[in-house]
Amino acid sequence: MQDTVLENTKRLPQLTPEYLREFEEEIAAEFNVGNIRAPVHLYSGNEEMMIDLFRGIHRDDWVLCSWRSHYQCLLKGVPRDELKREILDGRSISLCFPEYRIFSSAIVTGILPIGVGIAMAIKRSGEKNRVYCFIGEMTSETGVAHECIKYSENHNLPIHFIIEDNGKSVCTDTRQAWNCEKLTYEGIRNHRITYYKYNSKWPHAGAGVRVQF
Ligand SMILES: Cc1ncc(C[n+]2csc(CCOP(=O)(O)OP(=O)(O)O)c2C)c(N)n1
Repeated sequence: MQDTVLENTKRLPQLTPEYLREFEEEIAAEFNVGNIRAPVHLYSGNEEMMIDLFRGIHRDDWVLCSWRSHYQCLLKGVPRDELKREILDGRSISLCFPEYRIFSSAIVTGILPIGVGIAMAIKRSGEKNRVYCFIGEMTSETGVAHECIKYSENHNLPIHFIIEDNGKSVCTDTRQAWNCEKLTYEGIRNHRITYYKYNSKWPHAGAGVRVQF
């Protein structure tokens, strides 16, 4: 308990939007010349939002991500060179750094039950840290997401869901797929959910050049 409180006072790195953007540009360039023989999923257009979110995240919190997680890794304190090495080795799609308390899964909804389990363990142990789960808007429309959010709310678990809406599930328009104008969690910002919208300049995967692995 004492350790947890002490850990919580240590700040995560303060990064600028330019720093995040430059990192993705660097990875995009490496990918487009064939230096990365595995998929990469890049962010753009949400740098300020990410930096803002991480102002509320502490070193001993757990951050769970999908296939797109470079920004979260940098903001959670993974050293730039260590992160780049993992990406160059082909692990961008499921980056895991347990020592920095960050996990990812390339399976749609994969991290959700894991996040709920960690939050349950935290609650039972009496620790004060929290879990932050980053999911896309299509993931947020799945049954698994609805159940995990409902379970977390009803059991008052220390977990927060961040829903990142880029409008697309790979190349499919999410609202068209569900034949709806408004998504289930659209616009919500409360103690359990932070929904936000962003427009990325990158395709779902890769950086615009077809690369044969
Ligand atoms: C179980 C499973 N089914 C399908 C896929 C293929 N897939 C990868 S990303 C994705 C779309 C997810 O859309 P969204 O949740 O909005 O995330 P985004 O990448 O747009 O942020 C799909 C269907 C997968 N990775 N896992």
